[in-house]
Amino acid sequence: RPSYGYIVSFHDLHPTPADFREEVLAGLLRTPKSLPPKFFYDRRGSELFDEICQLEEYYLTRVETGLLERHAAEMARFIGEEALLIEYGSGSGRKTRILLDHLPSLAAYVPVDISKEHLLAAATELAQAYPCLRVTPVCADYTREMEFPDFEEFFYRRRVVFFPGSTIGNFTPPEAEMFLRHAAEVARPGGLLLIGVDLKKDPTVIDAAYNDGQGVTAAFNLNLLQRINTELGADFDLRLFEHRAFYDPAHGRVEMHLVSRQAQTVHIGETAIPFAAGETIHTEDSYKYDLADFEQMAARTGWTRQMVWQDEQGYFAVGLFAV
Ligand code: AVJ
Repeated sequence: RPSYGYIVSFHDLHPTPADFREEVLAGLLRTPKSLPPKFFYDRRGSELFDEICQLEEYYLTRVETGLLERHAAEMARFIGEEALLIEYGSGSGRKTRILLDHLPSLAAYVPVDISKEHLLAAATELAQAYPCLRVTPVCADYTREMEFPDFEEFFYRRRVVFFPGSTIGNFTPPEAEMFLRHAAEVARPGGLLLIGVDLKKDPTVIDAAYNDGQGVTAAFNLNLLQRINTELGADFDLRLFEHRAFYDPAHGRVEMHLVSRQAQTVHIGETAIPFAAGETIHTEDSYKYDLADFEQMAARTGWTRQMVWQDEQGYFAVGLFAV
């Protein structure tokens, strides 16, 4: 096999900064105010998210990592030889390594992420750690309709979409269905989906995961305002907003908000944005699934269940589906 040790090719689909300004303004001028969670992940936000993943309260990463470690050999047998591994929202790539350690003959690894800096840094590190692996990152916003590069040289390879972390939880159920349909198109007949899904459980366990004692999640949430200040020249005073996160069992989701501590007006360039005391910016939904419901949704979108791995407590599931 050839030796690389660097990024072999890079596809930039330009999730442009213009989108950031437009989407932020649109979100803050709407009632109720909201911002999409994909904007959390600038350099600092990605660091804070990595810290969240190491928190005692944030069981998601710990449990999923345990499942991957325990079952990676079996997952690798399903994936087979010479496949194309496509990871959405690849982030730091820590979970990827567990899989890669069991997939020595992979044709290529394709991390897809919105944050170019973070994507290229993580892809470079990975390429150095796995010199025989072709690493071909794609910078794209997969929450929007996107034309996935066709990778013609890998036309006959099995395509495996890897979507860990319960990132699917950031989509509303209809958006999640759209994503699963998109993934089925990308994977093509014969392809696979390996997906991490956080499950419904005791609300106090979920609440604690989004309200950690060290305030890392609060800092992660508030960093979005810092990012808007830095990149869009806004004047948010971070001391005048506070983190709020709660599990809503009726909708089966965690809602995360930034609450205005008082009546105030914030400026983004020329635009004035008024806040009432106690008014919130809704920054994230994190849906929790019932496993049977998730499997039904996967079935509706073209996916056949191959295998589901779960921890003893039933906190988290990693599912393997085929198109
Ligand atoms: C990366 C979307 C799975 O919803 O649990 C962590 C992001 N937000 N703490 C999640 C997050 C607050 C995370 N996902």
